[in-house]
Amino acid sequence: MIELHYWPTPNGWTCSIMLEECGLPYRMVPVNIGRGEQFTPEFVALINPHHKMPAIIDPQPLGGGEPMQISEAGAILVYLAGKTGRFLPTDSLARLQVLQWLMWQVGGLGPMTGQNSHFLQYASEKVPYAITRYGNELRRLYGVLDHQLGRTGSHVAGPDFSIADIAILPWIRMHNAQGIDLSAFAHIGRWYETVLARPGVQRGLALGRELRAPVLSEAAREALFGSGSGTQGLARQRWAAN
Ligand SMILES: N[C@@H](CCC(=O)N[C@@H](CS)C(=O)NCC(=O)O)C(=O)O
Repeated sequence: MIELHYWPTPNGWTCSIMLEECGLPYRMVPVNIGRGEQFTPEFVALINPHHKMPAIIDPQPLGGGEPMQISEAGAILVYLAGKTGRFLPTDSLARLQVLQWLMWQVGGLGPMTGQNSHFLQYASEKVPYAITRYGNELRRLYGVLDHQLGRTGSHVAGPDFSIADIAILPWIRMHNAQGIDLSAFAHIGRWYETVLARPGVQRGLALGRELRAPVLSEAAREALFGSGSGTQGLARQRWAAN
């Protein structure tokens, strides 16, 4: 059975939604990133040397062979799509459309939402320049997505639900916390309601809901963003020493 190393955040949800949508049996292994569990030597050696979740271990990988470890949410989606034949077309042009929008999320929407969120909600000092820069960039990306959804009139990369929708949805779900009013993006609003209504999406978003703390504790802030004496600082020092 596939092991999903997971914490309920947007990157984690992309993988839980995919596993649920595909109906693949899996076992969730919590990685409490607020306690620094992504920095333990076991995690780094066996799960992901990049100190991040999500990651999966597939004991019966595509093509056979040894159990396979895969990290990076986008790569996990492509892998599971290949394994199941779901949500990634085989026709080369349609496939390219899906991969293009998947990469748009991985390289744009995800990181920009992360930065906007950091400077709006978590940074210990308010930096107006950063808040303006990432807020503007995020609103620009919402505009790009809105335009695309107006073009297709259905899903992000064309008529069918795909891994591009799965990758993008968890980030759009954070719109309120990002200070974004979805009523200004009518096509996104329409798409969001449609994809959110899918039972597999709902099950994926519900995975580990009880684990998510409503407010980030000081210890979690240090584990995630600390640069000095916290877990992340120590992990960085270990890297630098190697
Ligand atoms: N590029 C990675 C990013 C994963 C990522 O940033 N995960 C975050 C949670 S959403 C994490 O593990 N953070 C812990 C940390 O930064 O220490 C992916 O797409 O999977």
